[in-house]
Amino acid sequence: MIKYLDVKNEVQSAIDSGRPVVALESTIISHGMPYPENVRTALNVEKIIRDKGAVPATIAVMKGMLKVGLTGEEIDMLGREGTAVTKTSRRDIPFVLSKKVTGATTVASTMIIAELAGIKVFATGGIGGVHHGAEKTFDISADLEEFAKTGVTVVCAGAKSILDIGLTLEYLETMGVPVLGYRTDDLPAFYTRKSGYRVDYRVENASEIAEVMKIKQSLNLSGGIVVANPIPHEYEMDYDEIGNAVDTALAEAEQKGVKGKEITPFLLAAVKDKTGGRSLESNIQLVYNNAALAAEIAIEFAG
Ligand code: PSU
Ligand code: MN
Repeated sequence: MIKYLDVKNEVQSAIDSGRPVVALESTIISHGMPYPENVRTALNVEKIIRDKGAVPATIAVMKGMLKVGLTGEEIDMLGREGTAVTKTSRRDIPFVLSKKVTGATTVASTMIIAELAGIKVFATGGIGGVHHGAEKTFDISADLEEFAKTGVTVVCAGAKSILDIGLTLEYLETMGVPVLGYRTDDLPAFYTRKSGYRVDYRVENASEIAEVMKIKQSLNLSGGIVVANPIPHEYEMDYDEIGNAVDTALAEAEQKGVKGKEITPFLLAAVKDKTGGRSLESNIQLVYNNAALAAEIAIEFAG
C-alpha cells in the first residue's frame, strides 16, 4: 500500500476484482467550469459511467492524502471553493500533501494517481498542450510530459484552440504518444469536430482501443494514449464564433500579463464569457460523451 493513497472502498474492490474503473480529474470542477454547473456535471459524469457498467473514481488531494473516489459532498466542496482550491499538477503534489490543503488534480496529476491506484482509463474534457507563442514563453503543459511517462489512456475531445494544436501534436509525436481518433480522421478541437489537423490513427470502437492498450502494455512501452473523441454534432459550436472568442481571450491574457498555471483557467473563463455561456453547454456535453466512451474502453479492457 502506498502511504499517501486513499482509495474509496467501492473503487478498490472493483480494481481488486478486475472490474472496469474510470478515473476523473478535479481541476475541471474547480477551475474549468463555474459553480453550480461544475458540481452538476461532475455528478452526472459519475452517473453516466455507472449506467454503462463501470465504477467512477474522481481524484483529488485532500487532508494530506491522494483521494481516489470522492463522495458527493467532497465534489460539492471542490465545486463551491472553485479557484480557491490549489490547482495541482505533477510538481505541486508533494507540497499540497505536506500542507494538507485541498488540491484539484490536472490531467497530469490525475494520470499519476490513477496509475498508482491501478486504474488504466481516464475521461476528461480537454488536455493541456503547447500554448501559442511557446517558442518565446516556454509554456508547454506538464500534461504532455505525463503522457510520455505514465501508462493511462485519456479520453478527451481533442485540444482547445486556446492551444497551438499543430505544435501540441508534434510534441506528442516526439514523446512517442499515440493519438487515436474515435470515428474521425481529423483531430477534434474541443468545441468543434475538426481542427484541420489529422490524427495518427482512426479507430471505430472501444475494443480496438483496448487492444492497442494491451499490446502497448505487453511490450512495456511506457506512457499513455490520447483518445480524441469529437463533440456530438448537435452540440458543436460555430468555428468562427469560437475562433473569435479565443483570439479575444488570448489578447486579453497577453495584455493582463497572465502567466504560468493561471493562464489556462483564465482562457477557459474568458472564452465562456465571450460566447455568452454557450460554450459551457458544449463543454458539459463533450465531457459526458467522453465519460461514456471511457467506460466502454474500461469494460473492453477488463473483459
Ligand atoms: N482544458 C480544458 N479544460 C480544463 C483544463 C484544460 O478544456 O479544465 C485543465 C485540465 O485539468 C488540464 C489543465 O490538465 O487545465 C492544464 O493546465 P496547464 O495548461 O496549466 O497545464
Ligand atoms: Mn502552462
